[in-house]
Amino acid sequence: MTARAYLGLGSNMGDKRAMIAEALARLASVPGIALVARSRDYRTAPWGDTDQDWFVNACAAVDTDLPPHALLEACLSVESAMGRERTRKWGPRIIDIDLLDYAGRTIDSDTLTLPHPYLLERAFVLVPLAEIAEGLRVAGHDIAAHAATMADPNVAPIA
Ligand code: PH2
Ligand code: MG
Ligand code: MG
Repeated sequence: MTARAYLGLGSNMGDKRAMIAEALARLASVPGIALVARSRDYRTAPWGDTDQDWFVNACAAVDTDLPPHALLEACLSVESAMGRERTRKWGPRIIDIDLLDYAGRTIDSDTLTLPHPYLLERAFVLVPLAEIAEGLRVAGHDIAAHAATMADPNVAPIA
């Protein structure tokens, strides 16, 4: 069975836009993952840990035959293959791929919480997500309407 899932991508080290593009290409080549849409790239101010370089963020829609934990594993494998190292929480990273929503499912396991716990608080996720997720509702919120209330000059499309 195929499920629609949404991913959030971010990079604030190296050639940030190239990292996002490479991550999407790698994901699209995984058996059982089809890339349906991607947002524009956004230049975003660091959130949470503000003592770091600006980010490029984007969101993607995928159709997948993988169950949620396997899709998460695929995302983490792409991060590892690209050389992601985990140091400080919310700190600099060459690539971050977060599973935001999986067919509207609610999951609370040790490794995966869905919908993504900070989704509704982060303009750098909501604004690109609204671009590709027509009609999507998450945790009772209409994403487009919620993104509009979160409009943020520190989250701006690139070119
Ligand atoms: N990711 C974080 C912490 N802060 N800030 C921006 N602008 N973009 C991110 O992707 C980001 C962040 C941890 O996941
Ligand atoms: Mg993240
Ligand atoms: Mg992550």
